[in-house]
Amino acid sequence: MSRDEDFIIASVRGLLALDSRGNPTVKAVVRTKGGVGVGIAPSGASKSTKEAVELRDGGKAWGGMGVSQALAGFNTSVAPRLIGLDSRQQAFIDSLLIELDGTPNKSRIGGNVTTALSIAVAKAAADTAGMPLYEYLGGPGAKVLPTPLLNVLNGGVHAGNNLAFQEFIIIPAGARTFSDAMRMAVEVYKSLKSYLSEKYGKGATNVGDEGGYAPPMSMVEEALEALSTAVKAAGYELGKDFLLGMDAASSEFYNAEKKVYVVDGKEYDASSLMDLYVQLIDRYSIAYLEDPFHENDLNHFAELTAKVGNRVLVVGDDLYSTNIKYLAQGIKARATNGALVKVNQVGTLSETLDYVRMARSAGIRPVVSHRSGDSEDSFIADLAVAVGAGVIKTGAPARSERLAKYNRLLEIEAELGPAAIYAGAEPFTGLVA
Ligand code: 2PG
Ligand code: MG
Repeated sequence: MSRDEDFIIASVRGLLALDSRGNPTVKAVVRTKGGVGVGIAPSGASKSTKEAVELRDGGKAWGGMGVSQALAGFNTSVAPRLIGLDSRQQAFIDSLLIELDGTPNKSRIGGNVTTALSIAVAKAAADTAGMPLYEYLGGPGAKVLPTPLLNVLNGGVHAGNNLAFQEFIIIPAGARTFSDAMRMAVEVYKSLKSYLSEKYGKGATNVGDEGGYAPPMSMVEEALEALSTAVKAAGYELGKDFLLGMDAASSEFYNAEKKVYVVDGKEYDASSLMDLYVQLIDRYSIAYLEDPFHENDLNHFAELTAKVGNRVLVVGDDLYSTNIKYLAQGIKARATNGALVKVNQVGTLSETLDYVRMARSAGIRPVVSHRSGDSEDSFIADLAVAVGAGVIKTGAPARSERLAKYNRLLEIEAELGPAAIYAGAEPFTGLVA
């Protein structure tokens, strides 16, 4: 049994780590008297303008991506303030970080510092309590394994091809268990590899930032055709065993001056892009669509949700940036029925949990997500189970920074044993517009 004093924070250190793109990032190590927690901040490529700011050194070293100033601030000004506090007081510690920072977007301390630290505090407390992290954060009822969204074809700013949309996703919704879902997904991932190397040559099976293949395609339908062929070739039925999804990440191909989106070499205004989405949704059993319009276009999100929200999870990522301020606007506008959850977009775990709570109470499905620049930190796997999200997005079944999350979920499933519930198709059925 741990005693209260075991939870007291005894030391806090910020260290340099490298993310999956080789960029420096912040690693926090928090030690209590009775345990330890390590958190590593991830980093996005298709970032919104509403996100917590990552402190970067600029200059020549590391191509400007260094974090030595962030780490200096961490170790000299922030760390000493946490010594002696009770690591279970997550909300208090996070509010202290927010207060010490004093800016609306964590630009003084750095969102990379606050994210790593906030995660490390939660892990230290769980470790001290001798509890699995998902149980510490979610209580004894935390037993739902999320349905994975596997981004098996990469485009946009995550790949060196000409696909406008960033992510083409397979969803093993028809599996019975999480481990079954992973087996089915890997089978499709392999059958996709054969299909691509036959059709486009071996070079087409090189992978992008999130482990999905990055073939030299330029048409959205080509990618969806490849996915549906791979599902069938692996012996599965599209619409039953597997659903498909996309993250358009459309802010990246939006031309604000001309108010058009450039897709497949053509210009689309918002309403013709909407027509394209509706066509694709019906043709390819698409049940998940993230950031279909640019990050400030609540109205077109709302129009699309009204049209297809009964059969598609329409999700705001850049739109909300894990921030209750923007989510509240989205709820008012009935913009989406799903909300992406990324701790580093807002910078602390407590603010992330507030956001999940707000989404829930408005009937909006939280979808826990990795970043394209990520690490061996598997925190989001536990977070997804803790909040009962029912859906996690964490890349293809390739590259260890992606597998760290899937492997942790496999471990959680085994630990829960017969109590584990796989979310399966549930997050995609019974949707209301
Ligand atoms: C996204 C993410 C993760 P990034 O847009 O959803 O897939 O990408 O981390 O580059 O913002
Ligand atoms: Mg996104």
